[in-house]
Amino acid sequence: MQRTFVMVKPDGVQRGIAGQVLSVFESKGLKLVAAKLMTIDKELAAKHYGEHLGKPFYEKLVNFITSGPVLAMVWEDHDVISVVRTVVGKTNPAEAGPGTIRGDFGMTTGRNIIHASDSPTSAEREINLFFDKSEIQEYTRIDEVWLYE
Ligand code: 3AN
Repeated sequence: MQRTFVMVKPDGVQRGIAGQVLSVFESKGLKLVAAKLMTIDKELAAKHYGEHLGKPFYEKLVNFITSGPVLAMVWEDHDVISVVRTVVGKTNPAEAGPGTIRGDFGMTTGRNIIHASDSPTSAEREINLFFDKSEIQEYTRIDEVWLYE
């Protein structure tokens, strides 16, 4: 079983669509194993976006992600990293397909509503950055037998 880190960014929380975004993953059949509303400080933002350090949009990105509460989550399922990235859609919401979160809810890259890990290495790093092991739940979804053959 695989885990991924997903976060509704400050724009999603401020626009009141955090619940709708969470609901998309729940309805898809993915298992939510951790969630918390929190405000990211500059230190955590720098760690999270370390790979973008030096890029022209880095400072704006850090200012934005620390500008208000985010809904941080861990989702667990088969192939969940790739499934979540498909559901999230392209980085630029203007180009993201209909039916994806960014395609349905957003307009610009700088306000693209959601973050999701892009690989097993990033998922492990990001989950450990945001969550303590004790905050991650283990349980069986009652509908699992109806989601998988
Ligand atoms: P994704 O979030 O789709 O994995 P990344 O990892 O390339 O995309 O970028 C991380 C975040 O950095 C994006 N979600 C977006 O908020 C911001 N970003 C990426 N590229 C740009 C850009 N060209 N201009 C402004 N912000 C950007």
